[in-house]
Amino acid sequence: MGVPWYPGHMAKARALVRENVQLVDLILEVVDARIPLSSSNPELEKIRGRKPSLLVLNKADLADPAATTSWQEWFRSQGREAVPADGLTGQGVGDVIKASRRLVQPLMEKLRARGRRRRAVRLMIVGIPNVGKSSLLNRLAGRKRAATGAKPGITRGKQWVKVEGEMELLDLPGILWPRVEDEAIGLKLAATGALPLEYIPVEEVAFWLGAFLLKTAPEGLRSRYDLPPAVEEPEELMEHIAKRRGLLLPGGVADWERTARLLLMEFQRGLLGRITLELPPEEGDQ
Ligand SMILES: Nc1nc2c(ncn2[C@@H]2O[C@H](COP(=O)(O)OP(=O)(O)O)[C@@H](O)[C@H]2O)c(=O)[nH]1
Ligand SMILES: [Mg+2]
Repeated sequence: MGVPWYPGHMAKARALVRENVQLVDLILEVVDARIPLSSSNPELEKIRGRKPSLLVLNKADLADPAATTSWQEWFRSQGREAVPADGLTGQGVGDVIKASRRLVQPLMEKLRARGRRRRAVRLMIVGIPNVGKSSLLNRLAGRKRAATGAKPGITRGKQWVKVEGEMELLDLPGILWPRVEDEAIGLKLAATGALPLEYIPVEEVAFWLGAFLLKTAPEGLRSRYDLPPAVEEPEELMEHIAKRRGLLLPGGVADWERTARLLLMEFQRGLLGRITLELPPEEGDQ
């Protein structure tokens, strides 16, 4: 799938992230809990080098809690710590703060042993578009944010906001472009809203999502759309939704495009249940 990611923007964004990474003690890598691998950017691992990082499984309110636990365990088996969070309500943000402090502890002790003056721990948020970086930033910074950032012209250079527990957060999240390495990743990114629909036809995304839901999480579909048990194929599902919601073209045929948009929107709002679109690789998979 050819996705024109404006190479110029991408290079600039990457350079900015690389520059800012130098300034912090810990990186908060925000991913979508429904697609933790597909919404991560493999390049970040190279950019951050050995800098400690905490994975934030954001939008955990929309993900299947059992799957989120499996992901946490899987990431731990890979030597990475992951914490679920909800950037909208702030649920889990306390855990993000606690885990961050724990992860930077060794570094801070080393600095102290070398006789350095005590200073605030510095953090930055990084992630692909639409995973909830700004929401999380606002939640972490709380009310203090407006006060710190409101001096245009006076404060030059980087803006930092204070976070509970002697930490400072870079006021601008680092943005990395998603890596659409194959079609499955593109479909998942589009289904969750991380990839604008202009890149993949909306009907294709909805068909894929419909097939996935019919197979792995049909209860939400059945109750929301009164779906008869006989419906097992995405085409029938779309026809059924179109009829129920009156999304018809002249002549009474289903309007695929509007139906596809409706299905995606209702999924993205969590109206079809808490659903995770990918599970950790099985042992032995590669
Ligand atoms: N349900 C839910 N929605 C969220 C969460 N975090 C962010 N959002 C929504 O996701 C969209 C993108 O969030 P935003 O913070 O702008 O993402 P950014 O592009 O990474 O900065 C917005 O509509 C948010 O309201 C979350 O944890 N749960
Ligand atoms: Mg943002």
